[in-house]
Amino acid sequence: MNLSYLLDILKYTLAGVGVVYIAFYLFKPYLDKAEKLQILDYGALHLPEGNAIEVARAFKRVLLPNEVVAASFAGFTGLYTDIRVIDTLGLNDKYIARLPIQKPGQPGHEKQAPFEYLINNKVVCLYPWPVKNAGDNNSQYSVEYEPNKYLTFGSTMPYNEVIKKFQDRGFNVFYKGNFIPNTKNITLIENDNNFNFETGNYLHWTVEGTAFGTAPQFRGKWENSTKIKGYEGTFLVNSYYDNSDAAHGKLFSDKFIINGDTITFLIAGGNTKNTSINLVVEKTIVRTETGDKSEELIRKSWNVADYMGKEARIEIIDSASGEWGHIVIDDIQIGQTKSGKTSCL
Ligand SMILES: [Ca+2]
Ligand SMILES: [Ca+2]
Repeated sequence: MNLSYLLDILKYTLAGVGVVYIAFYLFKPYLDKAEKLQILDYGALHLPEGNAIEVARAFKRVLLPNEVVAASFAGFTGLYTDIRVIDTLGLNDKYIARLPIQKPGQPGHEKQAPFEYLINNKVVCLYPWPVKNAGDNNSQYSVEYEPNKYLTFGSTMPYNEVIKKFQDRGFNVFYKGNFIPNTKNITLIENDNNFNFETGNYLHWTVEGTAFGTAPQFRGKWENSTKIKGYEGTFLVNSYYDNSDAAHGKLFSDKFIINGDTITFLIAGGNTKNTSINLVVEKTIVRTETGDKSEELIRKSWNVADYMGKEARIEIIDSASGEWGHIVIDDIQIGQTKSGKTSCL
């Protein structure tokens, strides 16, 4: 080995170091930006401890060990929790990792879990994240895992199953901003006003018009009509009578005394005031709600603490004829929250 050979090695090594050095400085602004974005992202979550430990704490509170979540940040999510975390990008999932590349160009982000795969794996929480406000992250569901702290997520499970799962565990749930009190903290007040329509007729209800038919709907289906999902029991009311939005009609409950601070009900159908359920106190509508252009009933609630002891009645109105000119209602419940904390609506 002669001196010129050693000098060549030194020259090329220095050149190599120089290239790396220059490359680093060329890309440094981008690296800094990426780092800042990450920090900002955490900041936007409104949690100083918006990190893996908080994720784990939220999971431990609301989930059971055999339940499954799916997230793209699967590494640190799985690190602090015992529950199964499916990496939706497939980096630690054998099935997704072996799928063909869907979106070339960004290594580690070129594959995405098929929704069917997540359904088959019974994913309860999709992209869960702890936040300080129930409406953050634009997620469908928010479960209050600690006072004023919420785990927000989407889900592959049917709406009713998700709501019931967390309600029955004693958690308050929000669905698209609608407050749904937990069932452990609410005492249902018995009434015999046929608010669940399980008599199979309109006992305790006054019927006007033709939209609601001559009796509550049996198992969510008029002949040939779209099948309604999410009702309780066997009967519900649906103003899509005779497979048509054309008809108008009203249902008025018998009068009752508001003896709880919360009224909840299942609702589906059109989203205008012409397809609504109303609470009427002293001839004035004091609470109203509509459907969300869906045939799947979801539970919504009213805080009626201001009207405790007053005489009231429920009215269900269909004065619409066009598209989504119908309303679907079931299982109206009057209850009392033990803590006194009720709907934020
Ligand atoms: Ca029913
Ligand atoms: Ca109608």
